[in-house]
Amino acid sequence: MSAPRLDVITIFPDYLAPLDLSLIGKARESGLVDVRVHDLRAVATDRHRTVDDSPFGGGAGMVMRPDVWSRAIEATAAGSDGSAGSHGGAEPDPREVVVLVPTPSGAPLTQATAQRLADELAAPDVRAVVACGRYEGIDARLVPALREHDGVRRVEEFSLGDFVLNGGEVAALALLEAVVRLLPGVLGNPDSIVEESFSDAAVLEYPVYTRPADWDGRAVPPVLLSGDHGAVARWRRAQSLTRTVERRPDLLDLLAVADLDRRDLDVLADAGVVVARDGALLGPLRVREAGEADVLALADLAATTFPLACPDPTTLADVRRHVAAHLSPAHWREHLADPDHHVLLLVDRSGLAVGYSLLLTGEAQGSDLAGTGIAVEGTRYAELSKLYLLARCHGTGAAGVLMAATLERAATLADAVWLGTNAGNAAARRSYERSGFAVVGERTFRVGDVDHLDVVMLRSVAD
Ligand code: JB8
Repeated sequence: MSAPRLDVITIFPDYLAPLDLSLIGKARESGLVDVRVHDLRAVATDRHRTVDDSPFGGGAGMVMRPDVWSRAIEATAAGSDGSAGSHGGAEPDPREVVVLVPTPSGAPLTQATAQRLADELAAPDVRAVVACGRYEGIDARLVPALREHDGVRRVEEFSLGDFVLNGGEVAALALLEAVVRLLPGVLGNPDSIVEESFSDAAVLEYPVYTRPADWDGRAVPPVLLSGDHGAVARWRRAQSLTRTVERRPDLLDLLAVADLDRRDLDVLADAGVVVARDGALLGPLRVREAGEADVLALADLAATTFPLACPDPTTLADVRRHVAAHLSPAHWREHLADPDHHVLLLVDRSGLAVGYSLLLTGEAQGSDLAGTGIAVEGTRYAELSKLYLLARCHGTGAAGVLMAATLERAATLADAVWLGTNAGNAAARRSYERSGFAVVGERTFRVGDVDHLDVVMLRSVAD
């Protein structure tokens, strides 16, 4: 049976010399893969072996001719070009061809692409041809023509990322390195494939360490020297997850909540990532101070979230009256201008505000705490006037992220924080209790024309 085969066509065959080295070189020598490099100029017909011409429509640089490229790919697919590979030979190869074209406008190369190619090439009926362009690229008619060509199974244009190379050779090397190591028998220890980033769960690798255990005063994390294999595995998993949140939050969209256990979710929550009610991972959630530019976002958020906190019999008219009277953009402008009003925003990964809190200090806070008779002379109090989140964040732990940051902020302003919350809203009350608040009294709170009963809750923020 013939080995998985990859042909590379280029005007710089020497650029692919690294294919003789290391893992790929060994795999070629032992016949696990058949990699051959061809000079595009071998099929050029004129005296100067021309492969390019000036662009129609004008502009800088040169464009590679589609007729030359088509001949080169046909010759390579037919095995009739006679160029030397690791095992030489110009015998016809009946396999269908997948043509791979590196180009900055291609789809980003991923581990999934590499794995799919490796799986395909491990089967006996397909081989790959990589077409390395140079200059301004290859005439745009080549790819569609190849797609209609007999024996061509597929044409894939790919890119290594959002940067520009001088030609496709380095991208071809990268693709080959990514694919060949996944071919059967090439890696001695397949475990190391399974454990890697991007293989299944979309998380980054944990950091690795070796001797010396203390290097210039930099110690290896002690858990790795503990001999406790369970603890090591848990630490590594936590490192993978936190690194992913911090460095590649975009990968969180590929993480399936079903693959996460309770401990994973706790680690993610500490990093500001929570599970939304639709199962998507939300975050990393970050808290920042609101500014002038956030006035409309705040008014929007406040108007959207206020009704969610209203007790059942509240009418739409009452809500509207309250929003107009207290939560308009003008009100938010005033909050932001007042040094005793402190507005924090909870923002998601894309910077969108999903929650806010409002702390009132000094004279700005209401007198309801005083009304309970609990207030102690000489203690500085702050009122947590609002802490609201969009409905899709409710019950996710997102409020805890905002609460923690709000209490941290409050600790710089006061000794204790109090709040009033609707007496009938048991969920809100439980949530405040989890955040360290205790009920200390009652008050009435007016929405529109209706008075509601609130409980007053208090917690210390002094250390
Ligand atoms: C001419 O950046 B790249 C890339 C750049 C190229 C060509 C192919 C690939 C051909 N410039 O992936």
